[in-house]
Parts: sequence; C-alpha cells; structure tokens
Amino acid sequence: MSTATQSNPYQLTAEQKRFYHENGYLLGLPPIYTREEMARINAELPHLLALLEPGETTKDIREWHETSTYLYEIGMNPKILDLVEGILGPNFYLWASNFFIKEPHSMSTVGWHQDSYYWPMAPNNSVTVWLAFDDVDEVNGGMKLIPGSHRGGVIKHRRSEQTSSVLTLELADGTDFKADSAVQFRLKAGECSLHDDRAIHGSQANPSDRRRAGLTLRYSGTNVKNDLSVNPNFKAYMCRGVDEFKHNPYGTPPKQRYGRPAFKPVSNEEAGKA
Ligand SMILES: O=C(O)CCC(=O)C(=O)O
Repeated sequence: MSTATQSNPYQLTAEQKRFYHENGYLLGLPPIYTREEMARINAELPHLLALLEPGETTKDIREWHETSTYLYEIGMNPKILDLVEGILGPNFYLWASNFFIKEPHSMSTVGWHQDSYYWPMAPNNSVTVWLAFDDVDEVNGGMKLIPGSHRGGVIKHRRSEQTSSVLTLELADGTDFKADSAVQFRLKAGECSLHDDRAIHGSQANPSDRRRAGLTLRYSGTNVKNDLSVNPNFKAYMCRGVDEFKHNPYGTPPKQRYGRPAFKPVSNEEAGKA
C-alpha cells in the first residue's frame, strides 16, 4: 500500500481505500506529527488533566475539542482530514474526541465492541482516527481489530463481566467472532490508524513500564444524523465540503487553549443500546 507515487501522501490511494472498505481499518499511514511535534503535544496534556474534577479520570475527557483549541486543532489537522476525506468523501464533520490512556502496569482493558452499538447515529458512515500519543504495540495494550467484521452488521452487545473493562457492553469471543483472527495495531507516537464504526475491536491491559495513550477523533459523513433525544449535547463541526443534509446542530469553535464543556457528555453506557 505505497503512497510513494502520490504528491500528497495523506491522499489515500485506490488500493488503500479498497483495503479499508474490505477490512474495516487502515494502518501504515504517514505520520501526522513528527516525534518533536508529538513531544510538544504531550507536554501540553497536563494542562488538560488539571481540569479533571475529583473522581474523574482521563476517560472523562470527552468532547473537550469543543472547548480546547489544543484538541480542536488536532481534530482539524489537514493531514488527518485528507485521510478521512479518502474514506468519507468530500462532506464530513467532527463530533467526538476522547482519550484512551493506560498508565504503566494498568489492568484496564477495552472489551470487544463495535462503536456504532454505542452511538445513537444513523446511517453507519463514521470513521475513527486513533492518534498515538505514545509508541503503542502488543506489549503496552495496543488496540486489536477483527478484519472484515464491519461487514457482518451490528451485533447485540452483552453486559461486560470484566471489571477491568472501561466499557460496560461487549461482544463474546467465540460466539460472535474469533478473537485469534484479530490484527494487532502497532503505531509510533504521532502516527494514526483509521477504523470503521462497525469494526469489532478492543485492547488488553498494559503490564509494561510504558504508558499507552491515544486520542480518538470521530468523523461522520453529513448524511449521518445523531438522535438528539439520546445525545442532546451533540455538536457537529464541519471539516470539509458542504452540509447538504443539515441533520445536526453545529458547534462553535473554541477560543481558549484548554477548557471543559459546561455539560456532562452522555456516557457510552447511557448512549448504548443494551
Ligand atoms: O484505545 C483502545 O484500546 C480502544 C479504542 C476504542 O475502542 C475506539 O477507538 O473506539
């Protein structure tokens, strides 16, 4: 999947698009940020963490791109938008961001799931950019994904029995799919992966000495409508093109470097269908 012949390496080739639609994910993309740039981005992260309230964790940093130019600028990075445009086409918006951070020796896992099961949105035309803040691999609990699973439809999730899981709903290995067919994602800090909202994915604990942090950015085609009765705070931020559908309310870009939304975002569990 070489991009060598392309003048813009973030413009997906026909082969990369074919691979994504066949498998539900894409790796091997050119870095979004250099190591130096990523070090600067990481150095700013404590300013955001300082805004967490007692009892909250990094899991609670959801949709803070709406109030922090720090995250909004990442979400609107033209390199990322070029990649997303290759999947969603010319008209799409950003609507969610959240961190998945596993500190060294964290037992925290992410159970097997399909994002679309959690989201009150239709139709399925969303892509997640998982931007690595650290080098991420099988040793520190990098994400795994079942290739082609997005083509099997959205499967009913069960309540998770794993107390270590950061999600409360999950799919059972062996009945709905075979976990041993999963692809291990490996990314260097500043690189990203793409995945389809129906692809089955999850991640293991981080027994290593290294942190494993990633920022997810969720983009949808303008044809995708959020159900405001379930997620009333939903805001679309147009990234590219025109909104021919006008299904969703727009957000206002942030002005301050770091801030948290006044509302409490609907949690995955509240939005989930189980
Ligand atoms: O970071 C992880 O381990 C899981 C991320 C995830 O579930 C997602 O991006 O939807």
